[in-house]
Amino acid sequence: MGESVYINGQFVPPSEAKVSVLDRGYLYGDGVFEGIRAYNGRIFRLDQHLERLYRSAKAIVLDIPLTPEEFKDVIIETVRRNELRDCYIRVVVSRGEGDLGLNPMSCHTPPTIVVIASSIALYPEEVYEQGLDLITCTTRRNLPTALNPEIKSLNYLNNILASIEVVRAGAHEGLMLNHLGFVAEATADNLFIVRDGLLKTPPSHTGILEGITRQVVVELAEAMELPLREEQLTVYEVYTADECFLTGTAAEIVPAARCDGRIIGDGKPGPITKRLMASFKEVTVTEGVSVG
Ligand code: PXG
Repeated sequence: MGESVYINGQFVPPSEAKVSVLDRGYLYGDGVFEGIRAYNGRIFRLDQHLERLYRSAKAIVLDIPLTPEEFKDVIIETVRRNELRDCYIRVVVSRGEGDLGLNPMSCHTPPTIVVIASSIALYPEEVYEQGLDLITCTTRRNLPTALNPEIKSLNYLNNILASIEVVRAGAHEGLMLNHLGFVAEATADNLFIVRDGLLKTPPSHTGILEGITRQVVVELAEAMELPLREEQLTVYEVYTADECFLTGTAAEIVPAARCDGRIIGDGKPGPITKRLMASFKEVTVTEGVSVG
């Protein structure tokens, strides 16, 4: 963790950044979050992360007591104060403190806002060259009609249960299927495959978090004139794909080499995956909001 954490209007040392046990984020996972990266002193896709944060908050009827512009300044200032050029930024907004009952309207404080600038390393460096091991998790992705995966809420137990399966299997990541058995996404990343030169990724109505990195890949594919289709996918299509990769803020673009013991393609990062990884690296260091 960095030197200075933003909490409710103040910058304090990490050891002093504390949230009440009565906070509904702690009691119920009643809140929303974002994970953002900064590269070379620029915050990547900050506006899109903020838009998603405000959409998630809206969906759970949580009024963020900052305008998006004010929130943007807070995030920039947090990175600046920690003197970080390359970092991972965790933004958390919970509903605040209330009575012990479930009713969210019982809150008697404004929402709790926290911004942490730190580092994150998800996978060992070699998986970016060798590809990672996937399993299919038995835990299904949340039903969109129950808790919509589009909401980046503090309720991540669905993903954590899947992540426990991944760890116990000794794999790097796991595929989560939706209630119909179609591949939705990985526990903290979106999924793409390549088959006969065509890129495919599950559409948002499959029940996924619509990733910012996923959107970047869609834009890069268009610019590179790589054909791409949003399409429902089965695990069979993952097993038999020519290439497969995952996308996420923390993971960036990471190739997958195996799934449930099947070798995907020739088991090495494919040519389209490699081209997208290279283009992604380029955009991360050239665009973004400068922290000054
Ligand atoms: N699906 C899910 C379920 C996610 O949680 C993504 C896809 C990728 O979205 P982005 O916008 O990052 O491309 C996520 C992202 C963490 C962590 O702490 C989780 C995410 C992002 C960063 C860190 O494990 N989730």
